[in-house]
Amino acid sequence: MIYAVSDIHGRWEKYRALLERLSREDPDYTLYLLGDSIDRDKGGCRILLDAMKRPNVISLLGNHEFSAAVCLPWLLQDVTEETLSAVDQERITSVQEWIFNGGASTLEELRELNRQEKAAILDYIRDMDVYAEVEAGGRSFLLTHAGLDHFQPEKDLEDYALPDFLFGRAFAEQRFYEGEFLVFGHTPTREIHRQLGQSPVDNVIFGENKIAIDCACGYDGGRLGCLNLNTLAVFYL
Ligand SMILES: [Mn+2]
Repeated sequence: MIYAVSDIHGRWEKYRALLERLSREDPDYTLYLLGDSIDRDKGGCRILLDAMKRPNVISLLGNHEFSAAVCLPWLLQDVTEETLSAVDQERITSVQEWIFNGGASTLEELRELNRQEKAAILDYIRDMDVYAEVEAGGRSFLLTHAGLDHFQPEKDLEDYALPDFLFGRAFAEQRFYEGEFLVFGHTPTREIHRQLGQSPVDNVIFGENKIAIDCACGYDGGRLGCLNLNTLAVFYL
């Protein structure tokens, strides 16, 4: 069966526990990671290095991987006169923003890796798709990191801008085709509950045709929610 989780944010032990549970209960599983596997906690690189070796684990791009893709080509270069003279304020700002958003742990982890591993992580991130269309259990799903901003029924998915998949925030404004399901993370569901005037709980939220699955794994007291796309059942770690 096909499963989706998002926003693991470096929690290696949760990722391992998830894979162990899936391989025990459903050895033929396919798992989508809907972005933000890195940053905040310190196991993000380890997660990506593991996921890239598994053909049944598919990583989509999150805004944190996007920040890494912007910063790493520059940060991973050797320091030479030429590379130093190319330092500009724009690059410094993008690195500062990444660190401010939790990238420090990923940079720390990268320092422990060899050149091949660093290059493999950057290549893996550059290859990540921003969305996946999936059929399961007789339903159609669009999986993205943050939903889909600026939805227009007549527009092809390839014609949306990258930020439309990576930065959306307001759950109430997320729209998609009738009878199909938009599945996304990015905003912890405790925050969506607050937006909706409800008490904050770390559970998967089912809207009419949208499902929010970031159960705050990257935050204190949060958990990882795993959605089974075939049955719409959820379990938590
Ligand atoms: Mn995010």
